Amino acid sequence: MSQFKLSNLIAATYTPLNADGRLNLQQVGPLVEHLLGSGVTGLYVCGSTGEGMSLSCEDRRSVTDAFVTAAAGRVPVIVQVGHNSLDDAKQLAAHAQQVGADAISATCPSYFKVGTVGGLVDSMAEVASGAPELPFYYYHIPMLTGSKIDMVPFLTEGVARIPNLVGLKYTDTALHEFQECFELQDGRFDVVWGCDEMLLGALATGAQAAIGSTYNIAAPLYARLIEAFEKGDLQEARRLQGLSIQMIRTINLYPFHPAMKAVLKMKGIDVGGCRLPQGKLTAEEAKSLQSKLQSIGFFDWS
Ligand code: MN9
Repeated sequence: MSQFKLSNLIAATYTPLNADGRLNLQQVGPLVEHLLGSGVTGLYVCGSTGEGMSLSCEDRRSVTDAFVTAAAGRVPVIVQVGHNSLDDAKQLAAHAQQVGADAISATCPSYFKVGTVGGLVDSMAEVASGAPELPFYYYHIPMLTGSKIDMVPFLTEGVARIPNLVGLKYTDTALHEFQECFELQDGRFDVVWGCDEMLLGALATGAQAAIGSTYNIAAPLYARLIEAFEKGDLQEARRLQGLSIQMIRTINLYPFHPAMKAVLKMKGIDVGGCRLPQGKLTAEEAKSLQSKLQSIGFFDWS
């Protein structure tokens, strides 16, 4: 279990929806083929990007089944099972294990904030025990959960209590904390970077894998960035990261995930809009987003 490591670019997958907001599982296959064809090396299902928190548990199970089936063992599938109800989270974890997912991950509860390292370890021990055979990644995303627990003591205390704890999905911008987690106990933890617009900084700090939403629409750009970094061509790596920053800034002029889903449609994969409260872009918004992306050359370099 402690040997389990993710590598390269893992897409935080979008959940395909119909116009009425129901699941459109027919589109999972085409989405997965698009992702694997663009060089993605893993799928992170039902996270922030996949609107896990906006889906019922039944929907989350159906989405998990569909992605595990579509991936067919070609790349690892990590299922995000976090929930305000730890009992539901634990049951989602058990389901992921039962249907053959490769790993689980969970945010902490966020309505009642987790205030201490001990409270976080207790909560995650509960969730991870639902899938004892699968590697577990805590999903650290303080901007959304509101829980700013220090990840260094969480890992050292957590590993003693959570036998399947292998690492983190680290979605924060504190590179120094990321590095510390990464280097802890001779690098035993798999700490995966989650902030696409800072991938270069994370690579410089030692990152081996990243999970993110924009790998759905621009994996080849990031693959070139990684290649340039590995060759020591920092100027080129910076130029490519600059394009990603420009792309994200443009998409952020609109509600982010609905806009990302609109971009996937522009690339030929119709995954619908988002559920409320995020909603969807109007046809006019989608058109203006497309022309802004055209003007920065996105469709040529992504
Ligand atoms: O965790 C994503 N974060 C959120 C992953 O969705 C909040 C990231 O991939 C961001 O979407 C990305 C763009 O800001 O870095």
